[in-house]
Amino acid sequence: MRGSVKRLARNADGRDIIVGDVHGCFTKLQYALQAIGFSPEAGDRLIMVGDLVDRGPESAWVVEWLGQPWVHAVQGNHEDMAIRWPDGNMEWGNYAANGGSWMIALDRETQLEVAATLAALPIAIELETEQGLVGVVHAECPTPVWRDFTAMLESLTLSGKRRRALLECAQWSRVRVEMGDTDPVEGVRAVVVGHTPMLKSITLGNTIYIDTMGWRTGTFTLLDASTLCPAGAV
Ligand SMILES: [Mn+2]
Repeated sequence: MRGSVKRLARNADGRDIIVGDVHGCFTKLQYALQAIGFSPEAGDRLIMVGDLVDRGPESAWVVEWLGQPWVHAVQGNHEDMAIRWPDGNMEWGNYAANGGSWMIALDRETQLEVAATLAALPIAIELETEQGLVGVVHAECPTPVWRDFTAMLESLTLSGKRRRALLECAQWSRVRVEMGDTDPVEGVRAVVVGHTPMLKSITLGNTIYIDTMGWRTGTFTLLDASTLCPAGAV
């Protein structure tokens, strides 16, 4: 399907910084970015692994952030829920319990604007780096080979049922991390994901888990896509 995969060419000017789940805490994110000298003017780009909204106080700022030309993001399960809300495909109690009260409280027109903005986000990002391709998806790469995942996302003939199963895994699954699966995803240098909160970023095979709960603690893992290590101050 068109738009499910976004491909970013190598960044010749600045750094590509990948950040975990922000959950409506954009001020905390801004402080963290300032601490590493993040500079869009110098060509730095921010790649977000999804779950930009819900829980924190600034979820409604998401439209403004996603409007910046240096911000790129994939859809997490919380974007999925926000997209479904205006269509009546999300149960109120469940959504409120998952941090969706901000969306529920918005007027209908704004809800539709936010949902449309989030629905335009890809499910996966492919990022070219000097050392090879880096894949970004919210929860897990559903297939052993990265290319099979993106091919299915872009398939014109994939059934609705199989597409739903694919997205369920890409946006919601914790199977790999709970099993401690160290099999590398083939065909990419690394896959960077969020979704599963942890105190410290971990790597299983070539999958790097970076949801270090920065939205709660302010300690975001800001991964430099070139080194695959946390970015330092410049
Ligand atoms: Mn998530």
